[in-house]
Amino acid sequence: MADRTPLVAVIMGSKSDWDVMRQSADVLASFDVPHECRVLSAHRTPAETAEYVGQAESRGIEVIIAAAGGAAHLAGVCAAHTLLPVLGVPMESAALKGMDSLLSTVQMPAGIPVGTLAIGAPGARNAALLAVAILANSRPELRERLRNFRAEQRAKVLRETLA
Ligand code: RP5
Repeated sequence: MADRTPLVAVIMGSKSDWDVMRQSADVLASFDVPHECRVLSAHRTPAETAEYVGQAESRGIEVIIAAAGGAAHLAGVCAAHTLLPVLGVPMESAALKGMDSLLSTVQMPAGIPVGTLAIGAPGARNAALLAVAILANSRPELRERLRNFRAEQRAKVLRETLA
């Protein structure tokens, strides 16, 4: 895309989430979608999180991907501060293997939605693909790239041979 103003914000509660969440960034980069990645925590940096999310729409951001683990309130807190679509990615946690993160992210009371993806890497990749699909609704060239991605994925599966 010619305009490099970030369209997607990928935020995560800790730098320890980056190993997984870089996969969201990689997918967005593979579709040439301008994005930015930030560490912001619902618990450790509540004021900065609210400020960042509150200003996101006016800066041109159209989708927010929010990842957190444990008592994972980040996506819900983000959704409370913006009208932009928020996609939540539960991080796998040491204590409960991400079940805590999943429930904290997915169980939003009615009124403030978070679109919750799978725990960990599949969720990170799918959040980016869903962000691409949202952006593609009004961007035909992006829709074409998404169509090509699906076709390549399909062809790859059909090429698989079992020894
Ligand atoms: C959450 O707590 C983060 O999203 C991370 O998944 C988890 C652990 O964070 P660290 O203690 O590794 O910084 O806020």
